[in-house]
Amino acid sequence: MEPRLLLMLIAFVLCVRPKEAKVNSLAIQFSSPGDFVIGGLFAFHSKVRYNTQPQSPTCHSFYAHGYQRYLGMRFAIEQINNSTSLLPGVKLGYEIHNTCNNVVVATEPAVGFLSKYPGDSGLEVQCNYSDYKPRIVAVVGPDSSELSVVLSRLLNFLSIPEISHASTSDNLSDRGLYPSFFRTVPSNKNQAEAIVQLLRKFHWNWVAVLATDDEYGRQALEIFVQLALSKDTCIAYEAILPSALVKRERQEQLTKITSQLVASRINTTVVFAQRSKAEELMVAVLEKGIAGKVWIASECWATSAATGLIPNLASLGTIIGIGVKSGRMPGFLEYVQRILAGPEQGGNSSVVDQGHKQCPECRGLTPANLSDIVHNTKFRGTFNVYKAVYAVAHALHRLLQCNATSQKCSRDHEVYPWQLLEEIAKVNFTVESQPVYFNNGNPPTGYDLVHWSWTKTRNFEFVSIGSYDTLQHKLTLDESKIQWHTTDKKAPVSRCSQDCMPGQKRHLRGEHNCCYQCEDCPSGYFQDKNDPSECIQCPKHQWFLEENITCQDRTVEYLEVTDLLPVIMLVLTTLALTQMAAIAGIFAKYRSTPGMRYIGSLPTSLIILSSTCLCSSCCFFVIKPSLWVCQFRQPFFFLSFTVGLATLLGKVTQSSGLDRTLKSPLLKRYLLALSVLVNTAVQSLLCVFWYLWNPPSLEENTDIERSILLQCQDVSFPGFGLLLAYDYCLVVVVCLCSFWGNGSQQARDRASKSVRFTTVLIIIIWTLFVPTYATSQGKFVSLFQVFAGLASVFAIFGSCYYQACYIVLFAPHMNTDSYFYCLPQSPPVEDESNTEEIK
Ligand SMILES: *[C@@H]1O[C@H](CO)[C@@H](O)[C@H](O)[C@H]1NC(C)=O
Ligand SMILES: *[C@@H]1O[C@H](CO)[C@@H](O)[C@H](O)[C@H]1NC(C)=O
Ligand SMILES: *[C@@H]1O[C@H](CO)[C@@H](O)[C@H](O)[C@H]1NC(C)=O
Ligand SMILES: *[C@@H]1O[C@H](CO)[C@@H](O)[C@H](O)[C@H]1NC(C)=O
Ligand SMILES: *[C@@H]1O[C@H](CO)[C@@H](O)[C@H](O)[C@H]1NC(C)=O
Ligand SMILES: *[C@@H]1O[C@H](CO)[C@@H](O)[C@H](O)[C@H]1NC(C)=O
Ligand SMILES: *[C@@H]1O[C@H](CO)[C@@H](O)[C@H](O)[C@H]1NC(C)=O
Ligand SMILES: *[C@@H]1O[C@H](CO)[C@@H](O)[C@H](O)[C@H]1NC(C)=O
Ligand SMILES: *[C@@H]1O[C@H](CO)[C@@H](O)[C@H](O)[C@H]1NC(C)=O
Ligand SMILES: CC(=O)N[C@H]1CO[C@H](CO)[C@@H](O)[C@@H]1O
Repeated sequence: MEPRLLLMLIAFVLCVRPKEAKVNSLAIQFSSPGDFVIGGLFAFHSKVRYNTQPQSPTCHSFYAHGYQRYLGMRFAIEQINNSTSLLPGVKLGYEIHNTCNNVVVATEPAVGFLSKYPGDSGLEVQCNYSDYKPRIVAVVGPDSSELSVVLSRLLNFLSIPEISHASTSDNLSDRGLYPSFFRTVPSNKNQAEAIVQLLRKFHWNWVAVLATDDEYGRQALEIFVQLALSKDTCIAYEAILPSALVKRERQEQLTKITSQLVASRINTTVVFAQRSKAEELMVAVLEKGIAGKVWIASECWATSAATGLIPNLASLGTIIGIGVKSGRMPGFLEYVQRILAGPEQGGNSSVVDQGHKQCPECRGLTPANLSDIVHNTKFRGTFNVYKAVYAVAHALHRLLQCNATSQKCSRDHEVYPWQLLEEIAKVNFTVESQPVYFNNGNPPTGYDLVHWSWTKTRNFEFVSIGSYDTLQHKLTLDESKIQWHTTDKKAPVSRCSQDCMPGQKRHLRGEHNCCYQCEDCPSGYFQDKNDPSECIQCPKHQWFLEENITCQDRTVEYLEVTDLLPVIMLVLTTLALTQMAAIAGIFAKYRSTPGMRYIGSLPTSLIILSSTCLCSSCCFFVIKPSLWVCQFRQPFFFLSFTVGLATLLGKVTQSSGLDRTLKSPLLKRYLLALSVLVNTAVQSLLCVFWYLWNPPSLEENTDIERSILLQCQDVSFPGFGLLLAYDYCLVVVVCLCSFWGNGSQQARDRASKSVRFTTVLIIIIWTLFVPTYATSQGKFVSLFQVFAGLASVFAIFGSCYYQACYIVLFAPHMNTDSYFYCLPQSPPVEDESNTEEIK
């Protein structure tokens, strides 16, 4: 569909135009014949005046840069023609038109490019254009993006390659929309990146942006603002420079903008503007008396000599331009001087005669009129034209299979634009040490950072202070070359707020994230640079120390043997163990005396064994906790305790006479062993249940500052609770049993009394323990359990053994059967037999 529509448009443009209009055509034609003709579109005028009648607008306002670029193209073509290595024996021609920087004016020559012969403006209607050969092979230009967008679609109809030297719009990077478009100038996106990096280099994040009211300015502004915001640079002021046609109106609006700039106290301003607009702006700024600021000049006016020549501009501050990287063009100045002095300028050359008729200003020019040539050692726009012509030449060279050594080109086949298009996409060469190739139509060209330097001897000059590499996205800058036009000769500050100290976060004021107050991070939090407005919690194992930017490892703490409470605990444990050893010794020695027989060897062995285990388990509460320790110590503790209590239970059933109710003699005889086995088994089952349900684990408690507290997380319901409750019930049962005896027998009474006393003590101890343990916190809490366990051990020994041992050792006269059993004739059989069994 689209090609057909386009054809209709072309036919319309060509046919509707009346014959006289062609004669009066505003487009200047500088042309030279050749084997291959390259089209050129340059703006010799910068403005148009629209007519009321339907005809092409009239151009006015001579634009010297366009003329200079035209000269650049001629220079390149002549060099190539003279060259023996590039396109030997092939003569290039050119056909150059004036675009007046206007789409309507530029469409006319562009459509003409599609026709086969000069002067013939028709395009044959064909079904298949692959072997159609228009009169030009490629087009260099136009400069404005607006024109490129329109013309490149038109030229794409015949796949005529178009290489622009100044169209920077990012839209043109779209290969799908503009497949035949190439450029030798980097796109606006690269420029925005370079400027943002420059701003960041000097920590300027509070800046103003001004842009001209055209496609270039608006797009550059949009891309720059987007990028700047994403890089934490705030646009404090943003304005579009006036485009009103009347000068007075423009100046009024400019005054308004400059007043706002003064009021905003912003020290850095980025200006995306065409040369003429930039010049106007600078004049207005000078009038306002703004000084000591930094101005960043976009690629358009980065090296505008006309602006630099404004008197007194130096007082304005520092100007840094982002100029497209360029190379020297040796011989160009001489070439221009020769051309300007030559016969063509007199208007006698038939070739250019018509051109001068259309452009009266082009006649009688001097090098001084082309100020950029005088003041620049590098020609940026012109060099881009130069590169574009060379790109076409290199592509042709490859297409024609030229051989530099044999000085021949095989010219046996026709050259169609679409073939050249394919070759241009593949060229890769260097001109004046600048690489030329196209990556999706875009060049690898970077930028020069240019400092506007006013010296006493010369009026001013552009000093290169660094560069930006678009491929690496890297800015290099030599700050020492910059002379800051500020009071302290240092780079000015342009920030809303100063940087926060490490460990502080930003508390934003207002909508800009460059304006903030600094706040300290709370303890346990730190600030990394990724998100300055948030404090980040340190990892679990770390802690934030003030004035340190990063979190530090926490110290590991746990209950240590050297603390006071563990020391007391260890002393008590030692005491308990010593007393048990003593009792075991006494028992071994006086085993056969009534006193010892009375307490029995099996219960004593079991009690001593269980107490020893209990005391040993206490040691696991004061060593460095590990998962293994945590899982081991609780069952060990509770099982030991259960064995002791079960022994008491067995003992008390015997001494209180409860066993008499049992029928089976076997059961009676092994009652004690049975009690121990059954209770231990039940407690073990509970343990297994606990471990299956929710086993104790190692806890790294970070609730406290600066350290990690290692503790066992073993107070888990129902596991711990069940074990504790079972032992508690066991004590209560023992206590109840001890009340059973009928009291008639003194011996039983005595034994029951001591057990009763023991159990009551144990009940009190553990009753106190539960609420204390449940409500306390800290690393010493686990010791409560140990103390309760030790107290229980002391209670058992104190009430059951001390008296007997005392009698055995110090009151042997009382160590008789009559004292212990009250009835000398009937010592309990069971105890005896138990004792025998142990042996
Ligand atoms: C091309 O060659 C001619 C004759 O040798 C010379 O006068 C002219 O300056 C050359 N042109 C360029 C651009 O080198
Ligand atoms: C157009 O013509 C060329 C050569 O004449 C041929 O190779 C190509 O297939 C044709 N294309 C179409 C769509 O007819
Ligand atoms: C570029 O693209 C944007 C959005 O897609 C559009 O608004 C703008 O007009 C385009 N510019 C040109 C020159 O086509
Ligand atoms: C231009 O040509 C005219 C006559 O055709 C002649 O008088 C004049 O001297 C020529 N000027 C130059 C600079 O050659
Ligand atoms: C060129 O410069 C001369 C004198 O310097 C001046 O008279 C003339 O108007 C200028 N031409 C253009 C087109 O600016
Ligand atoms: C160029 O021509 C020379 C001499 O005729 C020949 O030796 C050489 O191979 C050719 N080079 C190419 C790339 O064709
Ligand atoms: C261009 O050529 C140079 C060396 O001749 C090579 O290093 C570079 O990769 C080439 N670039 C492209 C895009 O092909
Ligand atoms: C601009 O510079 C002046 C003088 O150096 C300074 O007082 C002011 O704070 C700066 N403004 C900004 C926004 O940084
Ligand atoms: C920061 O932490 C390091 C390592 O822990 C320590 O040596 C240094 O003294 C700390 N600095 C301050 C200011 O606290
Ligand atoms: C446009 C141009 O300069 N053409 C020249 C190319 O070179 C040949 C021979 O060197 C000249 O005859 C052309 O005038």
